[in-house]
Amino acid sequence: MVLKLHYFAAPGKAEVARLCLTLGGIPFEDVHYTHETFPTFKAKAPFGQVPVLELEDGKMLAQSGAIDRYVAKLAGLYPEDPLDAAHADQAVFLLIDLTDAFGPTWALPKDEQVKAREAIMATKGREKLGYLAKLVPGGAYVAGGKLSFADLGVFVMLSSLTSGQFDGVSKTCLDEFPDLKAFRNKIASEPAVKAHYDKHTEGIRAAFKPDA
Ligand SMILES: N[C@@H](CCC(=O)N[C@@H](CS)C(=O)NCC(=O)O)C(=O)O
Repeated sequence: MVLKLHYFAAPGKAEVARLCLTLGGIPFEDVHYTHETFPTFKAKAPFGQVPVLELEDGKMLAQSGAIDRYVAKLAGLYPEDPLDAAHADQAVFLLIDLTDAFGPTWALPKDEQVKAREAIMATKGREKLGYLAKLVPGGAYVAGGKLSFADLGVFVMLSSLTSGQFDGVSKTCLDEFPDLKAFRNKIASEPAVKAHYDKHTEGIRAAFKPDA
């Protein structure tokens, strides 16, 4: 049995694992749930949530942070040097801070959601993007001078933010951060990443391409 990655169709908390598995040439089944089909799987998921990685023996691994690091190691995308690994993790934890800032907005009605997100992007979001920009000067890789799972995480975050799919977050939100724009474009242009998204002409993943 091959690895099975259980999640919704959206990039969300599964896209880094999908990219690691794809770039590493590791066969896996990408299992998607809908609002209607998820409850049945929820009852089986270790912590009642997805993503879940179902291993070859049927055992299940939960928590995106654990799954991402496991598949990154399988794919050779987790830095071997301990300090490089810490730098990669540092960037990923900064992304979680940014994601957490938006957490309370998901439950708001649309008009309040837009206002709340615009306010976040003008304050805490902008601040975190500024810190992120310092980690990739000139578009440099996050850790160890080569591609790692942290670069994929930053790429997914930046592409999602500029996709125009999140009400209240402007597609131009990176315009004041040339290092982030250069970085996003560089990762989108990595041949294996580009090939992965070439087939997407609509939906959020259409924004995961170079110069999208
Ligand atoms: N800390 C967990 C959070 C997982 C999580 O929030 N999953 C959401 C989807 S993004 C979920 O399963 N929601 C449905 C539910 O909780 O019933 C992780 O990073 O994997």
